[in-house]
Amino acid sequence: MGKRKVPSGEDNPNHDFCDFLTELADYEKNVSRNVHKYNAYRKAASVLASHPTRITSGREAKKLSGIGEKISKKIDEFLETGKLQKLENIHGDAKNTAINLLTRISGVGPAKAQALVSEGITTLEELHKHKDKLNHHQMIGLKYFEDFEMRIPREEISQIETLLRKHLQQLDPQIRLTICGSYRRGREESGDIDALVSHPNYTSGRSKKPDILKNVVASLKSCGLITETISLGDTKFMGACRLDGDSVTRRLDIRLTPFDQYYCAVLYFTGSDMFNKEMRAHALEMGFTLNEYSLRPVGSTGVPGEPVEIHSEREIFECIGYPYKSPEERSM
Ligand code: 8DG
Ligand code: CA
Ligand code: CA
Repeated sequence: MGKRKVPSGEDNPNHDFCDFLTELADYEKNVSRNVHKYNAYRKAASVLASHPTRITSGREAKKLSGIGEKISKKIDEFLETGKLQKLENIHGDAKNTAINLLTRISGVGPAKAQALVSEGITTLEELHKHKDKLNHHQMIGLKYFEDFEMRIPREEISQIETLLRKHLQQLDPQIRLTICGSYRRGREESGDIDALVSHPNYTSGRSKKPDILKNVVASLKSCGLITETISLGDTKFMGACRLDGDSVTRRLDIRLTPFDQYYCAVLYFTGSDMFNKEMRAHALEMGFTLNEYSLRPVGSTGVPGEPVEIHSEREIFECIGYPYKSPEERSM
């Protein structure tokens, strides 16, 4: 799972609220491991991030969906004192700080971070001395800690996309490629690169998985674009790439998706995950279940039926009566 962040640029009039809510969310995820509170804080941050005007009281905030009594009180406290006691306490606790640091390493989740801290490993320097405690993914995460934390400029992903297209075209002109994630939503910077590939010869009905992804990865390795492999299966590659002459190594994921599931996958991996949640909930209200694979009607018994045949991303919106949103409008 990616390290989730709510965007909160300086152009957002409520960015200071979003920042503290995101910090509280991270605390709930990494330290308390309370997924409900984590979701509540993220939802509130996301609502405030898209609110056009400055919120001036907890009471005003509470009128927004996703902001209840507790969060509105925190907004009041922040407005009155310029800080939050809860966050001050969290910052003052060395164990929390260490857990938060370690979970920033790609591949290190809250449980692993807590295990490391309880063994006395609280800094990256310490961790470098105890690499035996890390699996392959975590080792690469540590090796590229600084690189993976740097956002990727849109222009660089665009260059990588051009290269990917060129090599895929050489490999097999029928391969489809879409770079999804925040890049497809038009963001100026992204945390990683989410590539989706498909091929007409590979559909969900066929039991045998083709070697498409392995061939793709082999070709991108031999041309020097892919520099690290975290994991490689039949349908999912996780690793890293680097442009020639560029010193920063970037996280790259490539997923191979059956041709008949391509649009559901494109929709899902474009996100944002908040947008996906909303759209899935809407689908359910309309009697459909929507995921990264398919859109299926749900019968009165609650059992999903056969997947609806989909020929474009827009069709998914139409099927469930959800007003179409371009990728740029999905960054909630
Ligand atoms: P970023 O990389 O610029 O930080 O943003 P992103 O591209 O939106 O996030 P991501 O973590 O790379 O995830 C890509 C898409 O995958 C996301 O926009 C929607 C979908 N997705 C979910 N839930 C989850 C999840 O729990 N983990 C991950 N990694 N992706 C998810 O809907
Ligand atoms: Ca991404
Ligand atoms: Ca990703």
